[in-house]
Amino acid sequence: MNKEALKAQALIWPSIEPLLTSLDPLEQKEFHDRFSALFPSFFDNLRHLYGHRWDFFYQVQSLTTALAEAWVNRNRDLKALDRARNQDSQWFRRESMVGAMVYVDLFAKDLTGFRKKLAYFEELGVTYLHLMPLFLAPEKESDGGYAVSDYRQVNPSLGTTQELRTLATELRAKGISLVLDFIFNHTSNEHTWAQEAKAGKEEYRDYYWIFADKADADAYNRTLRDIFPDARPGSFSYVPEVDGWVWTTFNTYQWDLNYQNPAVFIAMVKEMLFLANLGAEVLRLDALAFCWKELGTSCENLPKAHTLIQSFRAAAAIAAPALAFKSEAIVHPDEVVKYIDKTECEISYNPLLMALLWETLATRNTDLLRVSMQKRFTIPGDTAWVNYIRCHDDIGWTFADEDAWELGINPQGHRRFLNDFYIGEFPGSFSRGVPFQYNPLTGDCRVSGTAASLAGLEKSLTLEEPRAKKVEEEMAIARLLALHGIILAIGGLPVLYLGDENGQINDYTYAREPGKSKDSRWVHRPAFEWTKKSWNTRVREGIQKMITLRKAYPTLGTGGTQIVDGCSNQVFAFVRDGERRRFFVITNMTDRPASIPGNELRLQGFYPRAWDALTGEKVTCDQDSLTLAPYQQLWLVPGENFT
Ligand code: OTU
Repeated sequence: MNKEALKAQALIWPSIEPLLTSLDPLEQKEFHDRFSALFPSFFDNLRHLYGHRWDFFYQVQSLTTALAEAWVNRNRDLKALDRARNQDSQWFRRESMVGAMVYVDLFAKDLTGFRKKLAYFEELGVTYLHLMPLFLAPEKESDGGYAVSDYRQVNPSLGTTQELRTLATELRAKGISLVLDFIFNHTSNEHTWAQEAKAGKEEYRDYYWIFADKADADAYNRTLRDIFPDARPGSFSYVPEVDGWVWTTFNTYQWDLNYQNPAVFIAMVKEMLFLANLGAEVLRLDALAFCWKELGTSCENLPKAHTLIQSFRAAAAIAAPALAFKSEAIVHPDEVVKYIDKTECEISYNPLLMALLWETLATRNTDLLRVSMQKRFTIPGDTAWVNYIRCHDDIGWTFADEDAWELGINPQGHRRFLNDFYIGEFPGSFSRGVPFQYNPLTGDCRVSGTAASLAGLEKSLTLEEPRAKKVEEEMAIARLLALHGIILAIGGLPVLYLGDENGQINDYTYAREPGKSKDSRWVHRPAFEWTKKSWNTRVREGIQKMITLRKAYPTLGTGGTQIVDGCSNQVFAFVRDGERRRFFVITNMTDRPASIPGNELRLQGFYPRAWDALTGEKVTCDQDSLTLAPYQQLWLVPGENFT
C-alpha cells in the first residue's frame, strides 16, 4: 500500500474524528472503516489531479471534513439503506428493477400534483424513478433544466426542496429508488458562482474557463467538436460582464466548470452529497465525458475525466455509500465502457443498443446489431447497462465505424440513410422524426421524435384508407412492443421514457414557444396524456404484461446474457441463463415473416417443445424451422409445462 497516502491518512484522521462524536459508536465505526478502506486510493487520485498545488494538503483536509459532515447529517433512513445496499450490491440488476424517467411538470404540473399520482408508477411496476432536472434554472431558457442555478433549491414553479425530500421518503417506502441528475460539467450563467465571476471576483472566475484573450479560447477550440452547432459554432461564448470568452460546450448560458481548480471539485462534492442526503439513490452523471479539459485534445473522455469521476465516486462511497452512479456518455462505444466500473459508474446508459434497435427497424437487417452486441454487450458482473428505447434527448448513431466496416457498411453513408429514414424522407419510411442539430460543415445530424412517432404510429394516423391505416397501426404497435420487450428481457436495468408506454406521439407546439423553438428535442417531450385512445391502451397493456413477466423470473434480472448467432439476419435473439430458468428471446425485427432453423432451438436446448412465456402457448421445436410473424417476439422457456 502507498506509504504517503497512509501518512496523509494518519495526519488527517485526528481532525476528522472529533466531528463524529455526536454519532452513535456504530455509525462512527462505519465511517472510520470506509475511510480507512478507501482513503489511500482516493488520495492517490486526488494527488494525480491536484498534487502539484502548494495548497494540496489543505484541500484534502477541507474535502475530508466535508465528507464527515455529510455523514453526520445523513438521516437514519438513509443510513439503513447504506447497510442494506452493502448486503445486496447487485440490487440494480435484479428482475424487480424497472425504471422510468419523467418530467414532474409535464406529468403532474408540480410536486404536489406528482405526489398524488404515485399510484401510476406502482401499477406500472416502476422501482427506479428518474425525475428530470427540477432545480432552480434560468426562466427563459434552461435546456430543460440542464442549466442549474442552485443545486439545493427546487424550482419554485415545481415546489420546494422540502417537498422533494418528502417525495424521496415516500418513494423509498414504496420500494422506488429516486434518481436525480448530477449536472456537474456546467452550471447556468445565473448560478451564484457565475454571478460572483461577473462581479469581478477572481476566486470565482477560476471556477470556470474564462479567457480574456480570444486567441487562448481559439487554441482550445481548434481540437473540439461542436456539440450544439445550431446554438453556436465553437465551444466558447463572449460574455461582456466578464470581458472574456467563456467555455460553453452546450448552450451559451451553460458555463463549463473548471475542475483543474480543486475548489470546484470540493464545492461540487458538497452539492453531490446534498442530493444524496436529500434521498437520491442514483445520480445520473450528466455529460460526464466533457468534465476534464486539456489543450490540444478533444477534451472528451480524457484519462483525468475518469480520475475525477472516480474521485467523486470515492467521496460518495465514504459519505453516502448507498449512492449509485449512472454514466451518461453518448460517445464511441469503446469510450462508453471505460466509465463502467464499480469504482466509477456501476450503471451506464446503453446508447449503442438503443441506436441499433432503431437501425435494424430501418434496414430490416440485424447484422450490425448482432455483431456489435456480441462484441460489446458484456460488461463486468457487478455493473449493469441501463437499456432504453428513447429518452429526453435525440438519437445519435453512435455505433463504431469499425463494426460497420466489418460488415461492408460505409458508416457515414449509413448514418445519412438512418437520418433520412427517421425524419421520414427516405421513400417508404414509416417514421416521423425531426432533425436535431444538423451541422452543414460535417453533415452530422441527430433525430428527435417519440418512440411512437418514430415507430410509425403518427404516420398511421395520417392515412385515409382504413385497411392501410389499420395495417400501419398494427405494425407500429408491434414495433413498439418488440423494442420494449428486448430492453425488458435482455438484462440490465430497463428504463421507460414515460409517455412511450402509452404510445404518445410527437407534440409540435414547441415550435411556437420562445425558449424551445430552436431545440427539436421538445417534440418528444409532450405533456402526459391521461385520456386514452385504443392504441394507447394496447401499447400500455403489452408493456405491462412484459414487466410483470420480467419480475417473475430472477433469470431475467441477474442471469447471464448470450447473443445468439445463426438464427437469421431478420431476427435478433439472445439466451438468458439463470439458476432455475432459461429463456430464449427471439424477435423478428422486420415487417415480413422470418423463419429460424429448428436446429438453432435444439442447439440451445429447446427440444422437443418450449413455451412462449408471453402468450403461454406451446411451441414445437421438432420441425425444420419456426416462423415468426412480422415483429413477433417469443420469450421461450423449455419444458413440458409452463408455469
Ligand atoms: C446531456 O446530453 C443531457 O442529456 C442533455 O439533455 C443536455 O442538453 C446536455 O447534456 C447538457 O447538459 O449533447 O444531445 O456526448 O451528447 O451528454 C445530448 C454526450 C447531449 C452528450 C450528452 C448531452
